[in-house]
Formats: sequence, structure tokens, C-alpha cells
Amino acid sequence: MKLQHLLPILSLIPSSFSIPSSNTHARTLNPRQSLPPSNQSTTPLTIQLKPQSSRTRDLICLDGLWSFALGDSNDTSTSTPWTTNLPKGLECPVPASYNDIFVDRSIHDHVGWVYYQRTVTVPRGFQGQRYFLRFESATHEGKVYVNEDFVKGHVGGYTPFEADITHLVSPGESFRLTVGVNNVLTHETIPPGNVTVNEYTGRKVQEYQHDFYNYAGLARSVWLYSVPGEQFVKDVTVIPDVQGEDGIVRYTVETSSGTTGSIRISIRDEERIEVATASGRNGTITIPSAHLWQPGAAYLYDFVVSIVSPDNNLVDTYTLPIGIRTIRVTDRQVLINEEPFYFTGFGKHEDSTIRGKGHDTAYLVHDFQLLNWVGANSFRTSHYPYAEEVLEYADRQGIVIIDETPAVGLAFSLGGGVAQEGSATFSPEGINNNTQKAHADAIRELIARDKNHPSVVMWSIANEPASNEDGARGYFAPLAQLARELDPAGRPVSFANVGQATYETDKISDLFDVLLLNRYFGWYSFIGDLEAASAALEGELRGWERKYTKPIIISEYGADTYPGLHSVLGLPWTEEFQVEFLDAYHAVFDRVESVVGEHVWAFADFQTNLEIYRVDGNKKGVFTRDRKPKAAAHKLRERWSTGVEKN
Ligand code: GCB
Repeated sequence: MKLQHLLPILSLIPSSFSIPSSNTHARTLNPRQSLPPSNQSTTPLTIQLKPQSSRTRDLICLDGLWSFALGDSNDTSTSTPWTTNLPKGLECPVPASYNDIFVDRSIHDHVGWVYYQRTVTVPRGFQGQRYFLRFESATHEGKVYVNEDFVKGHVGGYTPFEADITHLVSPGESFRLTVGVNNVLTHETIPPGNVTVNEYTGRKVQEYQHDFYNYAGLARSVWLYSVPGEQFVKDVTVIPDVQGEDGIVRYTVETSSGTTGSIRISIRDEERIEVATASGRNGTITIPSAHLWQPGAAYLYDFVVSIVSPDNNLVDTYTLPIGIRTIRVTDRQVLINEEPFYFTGFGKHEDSTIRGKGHDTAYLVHDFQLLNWVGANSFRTSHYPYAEEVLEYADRQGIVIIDETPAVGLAFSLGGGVAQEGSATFSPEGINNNTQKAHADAIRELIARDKNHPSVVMWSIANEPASNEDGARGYFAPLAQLARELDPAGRPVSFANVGQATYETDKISDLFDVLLLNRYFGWYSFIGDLEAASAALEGELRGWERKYTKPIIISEYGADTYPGLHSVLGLPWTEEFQVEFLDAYHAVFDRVESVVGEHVWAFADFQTNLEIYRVDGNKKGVFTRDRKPKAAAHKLRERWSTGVEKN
């Protein structure tokens, strides 16, 4: 059992302090080892393009109220609720996390499978087409059943998966669709966790290291969609570049195996005027005098792929919005379109009352309005891939994204954001080879889904792993390499470093392109003493700057702030303290040349696990959970709206 000590070690630990840990199981994985094949035996990792309706495709949204029931067993071979109609009574909205919907603690705290069910009719018009069910996410594991049959499983709670049901249900027929969703986290899932059984009640309890509530269910949309029967576009990859005034688009199109038609490409500008064409499965296209996609000034072209039969009939067509921009990292800068870019913004969460992590377009638009109001130009999808609609919207709004995998909580010496007694993180009983495989799958699925988004300028493959511990290098070296190999556009690869892993103790930062540092001097250490905090922060940043020639983004800094709490003394938890805390950090950032960005933790207050140091969640938001500004929001607006000037 882990004993939690509320020790201030999220930021630099004084050198006299040592973390208790039994390192007996630590071992080093060979950094050169190639990664084992995917864990996903039932799921092809090629994620097909986000479904859309077009002249050749139909799209039906299956969102709404579904029947809902808790599973009574974790063994899907003995308990088979999908074979009949679920008991009448509970209905759950999709998309939404189920936890906060019902007034029922047994649902809120449930550990294991839950079941969603509804009737679906395949339209008669799908005759001769191929058709798929698409789940934008099932957190953290999904199993899909059509009537009595299991058709597809998927592990990983924040990326999409599909089931081809063409041969299971005929056009014009209805079927019972049941989806099992399991919220269990183990040492071999991403994110990791551990289920214990309470000795008095016999109830299962889900433990985990990360500091946000383990919301689960179908939190994103579910679709039924069709593509032409034999020949259809499966995937498109575009790599934008700029040469002088011209935009360059290298592309690859993947089609279904039966495709015999020819591939035609048409690129249209925002006025829908065709500006370039090409043919063939891959090639390079020039857009003369191209409009660039710029932060704060998005410009998107439509990349239209068509399959055309020999007699010139349209067989399939898919439209992908693309942006022309470059991204390059130098010794001390991140360049977007060859201009130095200074990141202002936040670490965020997909989180709101009642719906939990359920995707909500009203919150999406309002959050981006607030980003714009406060002068933020970017955010990190902490700590998991967000709904793809969020990235599409960022593409259109010119907001820059650091795109993160769900690999959070890979440090047993931290729990829910604070220090605790922990055993060695990287060990056969802990974060092990199977965790690494799941992590590799999470990277594969993130990049497969998001590789074409111009808003995405960087991958973050983990948040706050124990990068100071034995085994970290062996674990991370192949994953950093994998991310590089998978992104044809060569975006920078990074991870968010925890304060415990200082520039002196961190073992992996040389493997990455940009240093993302999460620091909490003045909060988890030196609480309330901003003079000491500033000195410690500056010492730490200068240490990183001396050791590495890499740009630094402070990917987290912040203080819990209870809205409406005030003090003329600027004491911790007050709105005044949050303002002074941010001011103190900014003064340091402005003096350190390699600092090229500041992401405050966090955009808004968010729900966490029940912890004695979290009152209805984490309160480091600059906005409350219902998006009201705290005093710090106004302060940030002053700084960011006029552009950050380095000394
Ligand atoms: C961190 C984590 C973030 C927590 C935050 C905190 O370092 O990355 O997930 O919520 O600290 O507030 O403790």
C-alpha cells in the first residue's frame, strides 16, 4: 500500500532530501532494442480517415441517449449482457463520461465494465457500399458487439477505432449495438494505475498516479458511415513545406486493396478556387504564391482526393483541410514559418461539470474564445489526445498545439500531483515491457490520427515520467525513436519533465528536441515564498540552458487558487497570490534566453480523484471550472495581448 506524504517535491528537491524507494527490481531495458509488435491483436493500427459525408460517402451520427448498465463481472466470457436487451431504466448520453451523470455513487465509483446499448438501422442506401462503426474513443477499453457477436476490441481510451460491419448486417436491417467500456487501469495500461480490493467492503478501488479524475465511458461521438464498396480512399498523408513564395505539398494516398481507378488530387483555396492539381498515389505539388498557415491567422486549403474510373466516373472522394507551414527547432528557438515563435497559453483538460470528459462543442468554442481574449496562442493537450474536433477547430482558429499521449503517471514517487512513497517505477512489477508496448501503441495512434493537422507543431510523448530513475532511458529511447520514425513531417518530439528530474538527475532529455519543464517552486516547495521560488527557478533554468542547447518551454507553472479568496498579504490560495506567483515566474522567463514559451497550469479548474489536498478538484485554473476569470486571467491578458518582450 502506498503511504502518501504531502511532501513538496514536485519542484526541485533540496539536495539533502532523498526519496524513499526500493530499487531492488530496477533494471535497464536496452535502449537499442526494437519495440515489440503492438499489443492490439484485434485492432489494425491504421486509423482510417475521420469519416465525412461526401458525394460518395454517407455519415450517420449515433450520438444521443443509449441504454446503460453496469457490468457485474470483469470476465466477459462468463457475463454476457450484450446477448439480450439491457435492463430497462438507465439511459446515458453519448458523448459524455458516465460518472457524474447519475445520482448513484455505485456508478460514479464503478471499477470495471459498463455497457451501452442501442438499436441501429443500416440505411437501404448503403446497398453495395462498405460500412463501418466508428468510436472516437472508449475510455479506456472498448468491446463492440453486433447482436450476439463480438466484432472489435480496442485498448487505449483517447483514440478512435472502427468495426467493419458490412458482412454482419444488410442494408435496411436493424441490429442491437452493444458497447462494453472498461475503466480499469493497471501497470500495463497507458495511463497506468492499480486496482485494489478494500479489505472491509470487498469493493474494488482504482488507484492511479495522475492528477485528474478517471472519467470513463463513451465521451466522444459514435458514427455509422459508408464508403464505396470496393475502391475507396483509406488514408492520406500530407507534408507541407515552403519554397520562396510557393507552398509545397508532398503527399501519399492509401487506398483499399481493390482499387483500380486512378487517383486525382485537386487543391482548392478558401474561395474554393482550384490552385493546383496532381495525379497518382504520391507526389509533390506546388501551390504558387501560397497563403501560409500562421499562428493567429489560419489559412486552410482543401486537399481533395478522388478515385476516378477508366470511363471517368467518380468512385470515391475525400476532402482533407491542410495548412502550409513549416516548423523547425534551432539551438535556442522554435521557428514557425522560419519566424521565432513564443508560446503563450496553458495546459488544459477536457473537463466540465456533469459531462466529465464528454466532448461538448459549446465548451470548445467558448474555451477558444477565452484563449483569444486572454491572448493565448497555444496549448498542450495535457494529458491525452483530445477529441479530433478540437484539433480541427485549432486548425481553423490558428491556435498552436503541443499534442500529448495519455502517458501520464509513470512516476511512482508522485500521486495525484504530490509526492508519496514509491517503489522503483521501471521494473517488471511496475512500468515494464508491456507498458512500453501499450505506450508505443498510444504514440502510433496519436500520430496516425493527428499527423495532418497544421495546428500540431510538436509531440509530447509523456507527462512527468520518472526520468530521473533507473530504467527511464531504456524505456524512453525506443519510444522517442518511434515517434520520430512515425511522423513523416518530422515534427519535434518532446516530453514534459517533472521537477524531481532536475538538469542534474534527468536521464533522457538529450533524446528530445525541446525541453518542456513543469515547475512549481513557490507552491510544492518554498510555498508562499516567491523570492526563494524565483531564485530556485532561475538557478534551475540556467542549469538546463548550460547543459543543453535546446529551447525551453515552461509547460506547467501555477498555484491552487480558491476563487473569491483574497488577502492583502498575498497568501497562498488567494487570487492575489496566483497573480504574484505568475509575475515572479514571468520576470525570470524574461531573463532566460532559451525560454521560448510559457504554459500556465491550468486553463481551468478541473476534477481530480478524491484526495485530502484537493477540494472538489484541482484549483490551479486561471478560469474556474465554469470558465469565470480569476484575477490572474486579467493579469495574463495584460502580458500576452501585447506580445511577450524578452529582456
Ligand atoms: C503536475 C501535473 C499535473 C498536475 C499538476 C498539479 O505536475 O503534470 O497533471 O495537475 O502538477 O497541479 O499538481
